[in-house]
Amino acid sequence: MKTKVVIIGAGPSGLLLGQLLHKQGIDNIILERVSADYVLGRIRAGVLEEGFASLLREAGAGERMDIDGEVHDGVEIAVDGKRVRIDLASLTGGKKVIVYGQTELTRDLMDARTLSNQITSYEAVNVEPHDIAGDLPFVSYEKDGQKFKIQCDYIAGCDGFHGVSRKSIPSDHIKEYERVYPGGWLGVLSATPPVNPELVYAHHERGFALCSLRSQSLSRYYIQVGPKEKVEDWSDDRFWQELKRRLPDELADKLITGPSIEKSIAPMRSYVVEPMQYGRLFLLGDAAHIVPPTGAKGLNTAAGDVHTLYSILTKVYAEGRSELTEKYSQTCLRRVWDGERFSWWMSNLLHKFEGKSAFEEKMHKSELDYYLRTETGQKIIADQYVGLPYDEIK
Ligand code: RFL
Ligand code: PHB
Repeated sequence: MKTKVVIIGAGPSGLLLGQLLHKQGIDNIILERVSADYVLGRIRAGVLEEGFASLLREAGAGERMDIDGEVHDGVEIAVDGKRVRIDLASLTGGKKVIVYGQTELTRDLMDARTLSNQITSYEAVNVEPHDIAGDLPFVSYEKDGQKFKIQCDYIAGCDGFHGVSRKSIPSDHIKEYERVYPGGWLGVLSATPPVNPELVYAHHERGFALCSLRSQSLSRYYIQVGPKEKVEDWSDDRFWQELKRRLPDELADKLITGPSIEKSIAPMRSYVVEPMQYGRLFLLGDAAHIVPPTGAKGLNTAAGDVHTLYSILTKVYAEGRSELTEKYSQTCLRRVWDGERFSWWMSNLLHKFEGKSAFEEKMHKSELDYYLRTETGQKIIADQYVGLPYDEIK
């Protein structure tokens, strides 16, 4: 088999890139380790920047998001029971975010892919990139016990944090930057109306909590849990009790609870690999960087990488400007580090981490107070929450 671009991984990064390239007439094949249903079963992101929404429309997969997605022009931060609304739209000159689940947008991209007639191979195992440093790379894999090989011009590694792409770059060519936070987020999805029309990020002595939503009848809630916590030890009842204790009274009183549809613990990690390319292999999304979920930046940062590679490959094939591929990593990394910094800062600001001195506790309180009380502080949060613009490739 032969194609222009082999994309490893059918998460949102891989599917979005595949559709955008297809729209430009650039053939591609996607190889995914698990089944489509398994990919759709992962409950993850919920908040999209406007840049992501535009890319999804450009990919021809934005129709349902524009009907079912909720446009939010504000978000709340609650500190020890006191609520502050960050008016995203007025603080950023009209920018907003869209609340639309990763599961739904992945489904939309899968449907668009089916219509495009481009090949997607699910349950493709032992996927392996070869000869990435040379001019004739190829990818091998197995499916249903048969071995396959695809020759290509470029390989896009969209296979998440545990994928094979990053591991296929010689270790002396990359540098990794990492911070692992103690504990994680215990998340519950429930078919109940959301407690508040807008998201509420809550800082509390007992730990962080987040009230999010997927629609007016589907809620997504999270609480910060310690490193030793196991999901089996959290009955629905225990989860709801703990969430209520961390929310302002008026929200706790009106919280409607119900059985969990999904319950899982997500780790909190900051991670970046530099550079994000080696020869003809490019890394995108979680394959190259991870953020703790506090700033809602993971998927949105992935979309920045997709925008960059798509812009470059469009010019490579339409104008023969293959030298542009050299710019991929440096272009992505500026925006990646912006997302890393905001996610790390929001995580430190809103979580309860043990081990602070009395002085550090005071500094933390004062920082919270400054950012929430002053318009300048709120503006800094709003500006980053709605997302920075993508860099243009010239
Ligand atoms: P994914 O989604 O991990 O997809 C990678 C795909 O690659 C496949 N794969 C392989 N395929 C072939 N061969 C191999 N060897 C392979 N190894 C792996 C995998 O099966 C998978 O299908 O990465 P991608 O596409 O880069 O997308 C990244 C996003 O999923 C991630 O950044 C976000 O979900 C992060 N995130 C959020 N991001 C936001 O922008 N806004 C949010 O509100 C937000 N909330 C969240 C989040 C992540 C969370 N968790 C669970 C970590 C909330 C949570 C709780
Ligand atoms: C979600 O709805 O899953 C969600 C929203 C905002 C975040 C993280 C996750 O910061």
